Amino acid sequence: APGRETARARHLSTVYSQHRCCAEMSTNTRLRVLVDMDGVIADFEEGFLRKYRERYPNEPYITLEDRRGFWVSTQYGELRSDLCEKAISIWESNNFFLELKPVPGALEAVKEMSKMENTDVFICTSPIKHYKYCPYEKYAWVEKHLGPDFLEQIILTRDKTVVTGDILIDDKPDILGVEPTPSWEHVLFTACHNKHLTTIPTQRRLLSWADDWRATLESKRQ
Ligand code: DGP
Ligand code: MG
Repeated sequence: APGRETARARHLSTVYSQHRCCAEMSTNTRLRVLVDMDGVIADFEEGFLRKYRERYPNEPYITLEDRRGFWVSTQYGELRSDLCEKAISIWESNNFFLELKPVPGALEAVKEMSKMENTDVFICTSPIKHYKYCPYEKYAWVEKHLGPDFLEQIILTRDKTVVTGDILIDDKPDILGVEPTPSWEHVLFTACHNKHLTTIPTQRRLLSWADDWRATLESKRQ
């Protein structure tokens, strides 16, 4: 009966307004942005090269200009097989992740987008499997640079395909996992290791945080 329908609609609207998650499900008006950490807001490549050269001043190294391929250890291993392990020893060290410098413009961009209306920003990052320092230091980095409230927004996962969102801003060219059709659109964030790649025509890029990230977000709103 129409009367009952109206009453039910009113009831649901009350319930939804009390529970933001349900309100979002019912209206789908909020944009969920997933922002990767290493290579997008924390400068992994700069930090790696700086500390590698400090610890191994007499070993060959790869300039950021010459970096190719996502995996740093693979390219160092190709340079000389023992350098693979030496590279790994850098990011497995105490304070490596904590002392990464912010990527230029990243903190300003992330703070601004998290204040936008109808926008939820999450930091979606894959910790390395050597877990002694990395997970702790990722939380500490976010607290230090984005503030304690931002700790609520951290998603640590080795599989980003199972996380739902509208957009994932990430420097890794291929983001694979158990979910064959992730909900997000992957926007490739340009980094030294991926800048020479010719991406498939449908893949969009953000060239840096000076690029028009606001327009990219707006394009995802219905
Ligand atoms: P993400 O930015 O969330 O995709 O995380 C990737 C992590 O992997 C980041 O901490 C950088 C790190 N990484 C880069 N090169 C290598 C590598 O050769 N081996 C391993 N184990 N991790 C790497
Ligand atoms: Mg990354």
